[in-house]
Amino acid sequence: MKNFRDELSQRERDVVGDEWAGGLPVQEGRTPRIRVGKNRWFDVLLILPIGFVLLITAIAVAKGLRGMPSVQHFISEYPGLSLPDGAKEHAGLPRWVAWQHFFNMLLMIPIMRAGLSILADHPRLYWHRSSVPGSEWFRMHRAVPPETLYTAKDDSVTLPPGVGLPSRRHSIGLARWWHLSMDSLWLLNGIVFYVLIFVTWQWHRLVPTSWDIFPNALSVAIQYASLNWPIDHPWVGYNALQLLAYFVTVFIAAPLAFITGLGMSPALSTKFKWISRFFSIQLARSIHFFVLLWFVFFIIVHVTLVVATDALHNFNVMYAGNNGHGWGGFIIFAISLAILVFVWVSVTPLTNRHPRIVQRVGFAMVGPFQKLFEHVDSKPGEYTEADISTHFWKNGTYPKSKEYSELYDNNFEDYKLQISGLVENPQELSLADLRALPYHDQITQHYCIQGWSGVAKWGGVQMSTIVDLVKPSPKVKWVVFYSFADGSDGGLYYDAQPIEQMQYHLTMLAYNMNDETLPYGHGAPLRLRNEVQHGFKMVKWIKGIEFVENFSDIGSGWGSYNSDHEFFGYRQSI
Ligand SMILES: Nc1nc2c(c(=O)[nH]1)N[C@H]1C(S)=C(S)[C@@H](COP(=O)(O)O)O[C@H]1N2
Ligand SMILES: [Mo]
Repeated sequence: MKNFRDELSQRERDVVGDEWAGGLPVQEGRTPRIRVGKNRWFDVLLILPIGFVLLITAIAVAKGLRGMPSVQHFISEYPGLSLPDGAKEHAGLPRWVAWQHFFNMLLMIPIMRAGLSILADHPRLYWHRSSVPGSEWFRMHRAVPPETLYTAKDDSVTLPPGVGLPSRRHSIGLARWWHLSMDSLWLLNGIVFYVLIFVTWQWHRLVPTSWDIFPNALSVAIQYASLNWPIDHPWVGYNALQLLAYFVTVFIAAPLAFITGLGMSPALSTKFKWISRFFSIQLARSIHFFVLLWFVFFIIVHVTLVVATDALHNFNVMYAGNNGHGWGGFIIFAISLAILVFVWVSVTPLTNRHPRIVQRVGFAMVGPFQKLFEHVDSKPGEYTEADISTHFWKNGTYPKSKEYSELYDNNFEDYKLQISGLVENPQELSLADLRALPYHDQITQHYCIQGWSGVAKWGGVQMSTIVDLVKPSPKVKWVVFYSFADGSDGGLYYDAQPIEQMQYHLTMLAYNMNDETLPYGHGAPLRLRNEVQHGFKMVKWIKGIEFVENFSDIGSGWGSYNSDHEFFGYRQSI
């Protein structure tokens, strides 16, 4: 029996530098574009001049409207403020609002930047789960080239410096730690906020309680657009438009961010099949992006208006807890801004210099949730033949070894799958041996961590059949899959999977794809399917399987090639 561990790279990568991901060169994408019709692309940057023209027009129209007696009458009837009972007695913002507002700002920065890095790893958005090239409604890249072996990694783009977190191309492993760990703090902050506003009187400031909110909001819109600011008493209550904007942000956008985030999880999607049938990962990902757009739009307008309307007073109300016009609130604001700027400029260098720390802390914060969602032994039946994607992206680093090409040239006649480790009956199985085992097939959806997805039919042998055959010792906790192919930095691609998932109905070794022999690009002759995990864990071009007690002395000890080299987690159910 061969010892595949010797073929792994033991090199610890400890920084993110030019060698990153096998020296992946910078690849500029394009300015964001939206598809109109079949194949015409609207450059989103055009929104700037168009928006400017619209703004000028809106100002002119609003100024014209305000000259009209009926509009003047409307504005005096609905001046813009719709104060709930008790507003005067409960005037002022408590200190906890100031703190939560600060934490919210602080967390939003790494969340949004890391989110953009994740988007840049598959710079296209679709409505349909099949992610067919050309069907995307949004992209920040050129059209997908027709080369058959073009991979999703080839397709990733570099963001302008300072935008992404981290800013390297294809640094999704680290970006996800930032995104998910800051998300959990942000959710915590949000839950505390929900609880506090509803146990105090504060929710009245954010939840409309009277229908006159709508005419008042219209009135405020006309007043803002005519550059004649509406009456403003932030100490007592927000104007109607402001209140609606806050309501949407707190009670619609924020929960939607959470729900659509979970909607991208392979484990949850295979569990909650009927939801995922219409609420597919790509719909979730697109809506998640709209939530980002809303937040960006909100932040720009919010900050502009805070500064453009009685700035010192506004700062006092928010930060200093007083209704005055002194400099106190501004000073606190300036300090908090300095902290934000410091965080902005230091997170990327910190991540590039200490990626292992980011991985460890991220895993400590998010790992328990990811583990929780792994315990879903899904049953088949989610998709039918009609759902099979017409295009299925390829990904990863192709096998280049002589060993592999000789087997390939001989149609895998001499292929032997070596199954070893802590088992009673080690095996060497040819493809004929594998085909003689009970056949299993399933139509399932693939979730690449980069963001694309697709449905395919996989045929082969369930891992539970293999487990029955080799009889692992009770000590076994992990099952390691070794590939013929190296990873992008050299050394075999491998991945460790929890033993309990090998008993799941949908965990299998596939030698067929869509009723044909598994093609080279998708992992010939044999690849893994484990439907509660992201795609990177499904090793292609498998040459060996080892049952082990732990993986700490395999490779650099982080549980998978991508965890060793690109700081992924070894559990990735979300
Ligand atoms: N040996 C090996 N297996 C691999 C990879 C790789 O780079 N090397 N990439 C993984 C990733 S990131 C994904 S998304 C899936 C893609 O499978 P597909 O090419 O069949 O779509 O394979 C996984 N298996
Ligand atoms: Mo992937």
